Amino acid sequence: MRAAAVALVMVALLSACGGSSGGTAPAGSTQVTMTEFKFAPSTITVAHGKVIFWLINSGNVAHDMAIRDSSNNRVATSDLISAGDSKEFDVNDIPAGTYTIFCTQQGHEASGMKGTLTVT
Ligand SMILES: [Cu+2]
Repeated sequence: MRAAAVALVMVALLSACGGSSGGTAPAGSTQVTMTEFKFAPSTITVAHGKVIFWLINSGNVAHDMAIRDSSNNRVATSDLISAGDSKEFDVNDIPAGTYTIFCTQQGHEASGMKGTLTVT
């Protein structure tokens, strides 16, 4: 019963979310493909301000993408993206700096699912 309730909440959250899901990459987006267990590309450079990522999960399990700064503070986390799905991930105001991208799913970062985001 509890799992069913959680699933219902997830569906509600997903349908309430504004960003596009599935379909094609939004204009000006930075495309990142997720598989077990890596991001491609794993080294990304973007300009500061609003950044639009287009996350494609080409793997076999769910993944997400989170961003933490050089002080280990997490500044943004995408929705969890199901295997085979793709989704927009907007970060509204990211300052210049060097960040780490990583998957928050248990064990994924330790398995290599991380990368470097440079914001200029
Ligand atoms: Cu992952």
